[in-house]
Amino acid sequence: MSGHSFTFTHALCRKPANSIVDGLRATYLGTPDPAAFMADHEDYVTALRATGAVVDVLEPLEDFPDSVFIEDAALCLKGVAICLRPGADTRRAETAALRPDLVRLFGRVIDLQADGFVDGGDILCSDDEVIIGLSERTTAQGVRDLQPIVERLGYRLRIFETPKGILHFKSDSSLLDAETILSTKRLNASGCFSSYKVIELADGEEAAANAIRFNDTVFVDKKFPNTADLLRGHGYKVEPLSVAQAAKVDGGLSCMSLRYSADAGV
Ligand code: CIR
Repeated sequence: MSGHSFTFTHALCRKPANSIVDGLRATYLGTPDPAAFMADHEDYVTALRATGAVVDVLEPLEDFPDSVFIEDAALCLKGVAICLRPGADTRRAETAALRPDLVRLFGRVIDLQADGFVDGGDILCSDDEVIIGLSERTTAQGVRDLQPIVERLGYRLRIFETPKGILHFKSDSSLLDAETILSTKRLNASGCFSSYKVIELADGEEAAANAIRFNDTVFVDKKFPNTADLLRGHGYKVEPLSVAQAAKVDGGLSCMSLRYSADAGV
């Protein structure tokens, strides 16, 4: 089993802004409490660091309520940062705000051009392929623009239609190791993971799908102990984390970091 899709030397996060109370959400589930969100975020950063990674934490951006969900603005692959074009109007300029930090950290940055849109939450990367879900945020034009960039980096790109009502492809799936995906039944039913071993979530646990494998640990939403047990039963080291505040604005664990390795040439 290779592993550059889940072993990382670094992560980049951004503290939640007080304006998170105005974050986008499909359904009203209560307003996030900025102080509680900050506490969850600190725990998240501490947990990533405990795996041995260096985690840089950027200052909050009050002008961008959703900017704590840094994953949607960029894609980091093989030592290259790709500036994406988030599909929501209020999030579009998050990329420009993030770009100087990506230049500082990566040296080399590629900008997604043209009129399409891609949110990082719609991109699932294994060791050799990039799977992208078309969604309300990610358009076919965006994927066409991204395709040559990821192919030049040595990845195969596959496109799927994310079922309606799911915000992002990775709201319903995550990579557990180079051959294994955690998925909801509804997303797995589309056949998008037929070349992988799939661990399906139990009914009622769909929101636990947005987990992250980061080095030796799989981080899962602590609201779902059954999923933690399921993964432990498959031999994974699991650590539950609170995403109670992020969940009120449709956020999860993967959205709050860009994960990458400094040893670019993997
Ligand atoms: C949004 O709707 O854009 C944010 N409130 C949540 C983004 C979550 N991002 C992700 O799943 N990658």
